[in-house]
Amino acid sequence: MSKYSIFSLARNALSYHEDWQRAWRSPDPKPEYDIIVIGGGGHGLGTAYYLAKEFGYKNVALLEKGWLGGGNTGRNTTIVRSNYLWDESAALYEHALKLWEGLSQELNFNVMFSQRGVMNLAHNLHDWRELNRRVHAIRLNGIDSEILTAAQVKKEAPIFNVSPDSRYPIMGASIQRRGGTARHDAVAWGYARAADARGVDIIQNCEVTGLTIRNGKIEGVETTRGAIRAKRVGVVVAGHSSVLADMAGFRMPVESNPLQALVSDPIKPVLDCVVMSSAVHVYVSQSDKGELVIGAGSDLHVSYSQRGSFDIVEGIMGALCELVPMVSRLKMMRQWGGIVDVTPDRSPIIGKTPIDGLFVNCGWGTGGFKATPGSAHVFAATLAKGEPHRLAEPFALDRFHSGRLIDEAGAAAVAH
Ligand code: FAD
Ligand code: PYC
Repeated sequence: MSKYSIFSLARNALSYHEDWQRAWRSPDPKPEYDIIVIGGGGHGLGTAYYLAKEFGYKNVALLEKGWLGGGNTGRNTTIVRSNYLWDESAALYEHALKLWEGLSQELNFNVMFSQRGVMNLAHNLHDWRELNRRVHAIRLNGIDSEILTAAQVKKEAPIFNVSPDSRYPIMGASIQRRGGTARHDAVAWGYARAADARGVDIIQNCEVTGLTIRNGKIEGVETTRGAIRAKRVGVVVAGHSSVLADMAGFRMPVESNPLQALVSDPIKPVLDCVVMSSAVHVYVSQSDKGELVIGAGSDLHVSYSQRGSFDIVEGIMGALCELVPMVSRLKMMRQWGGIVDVTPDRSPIIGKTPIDGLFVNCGWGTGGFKATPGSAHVFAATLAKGEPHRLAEPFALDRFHSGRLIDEAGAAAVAH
């Protein structure tokens, strides 16, 4: 630690956390911006950052109805990987993974990206064949992916019960060793700080309540802090995407479902990779604090509720105790939910809308955290040029008319 940081740490400790320099400003909205980004999750903040950094935009606003990262960004279980089936998805998620690998340096902010490996379990012959097919497809795209036997799974993750007599026998697994986890809040804060430093106005507690559209063109937004003009607007609001589409007068093929997660009390290190089972609908990793971070499949009903529910705890913990018997001795400390935006083919929507100048980035469902830097990067390019970035092109909204779907339901690895 440098002399400067020791002094600044001591000064901040003695100031009772008062007088700390703000990590980003809190400006009032201006009457007009070149581009407005709606939504202060990782994808929106990243978009604003790349607009300023890569495309030289100096007059950009980011509007967030609550606080930065208060949506799915701050509620997710932080799994990062790029092991998707179809070429279009592999290219997009791998673009993101490559950006993750340099993100802490890029933002000069530690996003705690940890490439501890992500394992997907196979429990029966069908799972096993499907997993092998995926690994071949993933490797053909030049992305790392390996097959593990049950014995190798036991070596990598000793807390798992790999006995053939167990309720969910483990035949083997795939592993992406470059996959892992990152610190979700840090991603939001890192992008916010870096975007602010490049002049982006980040405006919290500013809900967009209407869109001003004339002759099929966007002219600005109505907000709880007044009207703001802009000829280009990017909507990055995840579970609220259909609400914003409603304001613009078109339908978004997105369903909003709660997705829940929970954490145990902190314990000593017992698991140093991420393990997922899509057949059993459970996944687990261990945070740097020592908590086991556990998630389930999404709730089957449509809702805007961000709460946990008992049925999910019961189902998920019952399943996890079969896979990892030592979990039965842990206490669960917190449980919560987020609202995930699920499309019919489980792939995102990035690009133009029927309204000229209005662009959308949504539909990441249960799996958008891993895409944050890549999604933000291609969406910034799309907003800056007014035309879809090469990697975003296949993910256009009109694929639901043309039928060129990108079916990634299996790669979600979380039932939804
Ligand atoms: P958000 O972070 O939700 O940001 C959207 C923002 O828009 C919100 O802050 C919201 O307040 C704001 N907003 C909405 N309406 C308005 C309005 N009218 N005006 C202004 N602002 C508005 N993905 C993974 O890759 N790996 C995982 O392990 C993983 N686990 C998950 C676990 C859970 C429990 C959940 C809920 C999700 C998980 N996801 C995971 C999915 C991932 O969290 C999301 O896909 C991703 O974070 C979406 O980021 P975002 O920036 O698009 O959306
Ligand atoms: O997409 O890897 C994922 C994921 C894990 C948990 C929720 N989503």
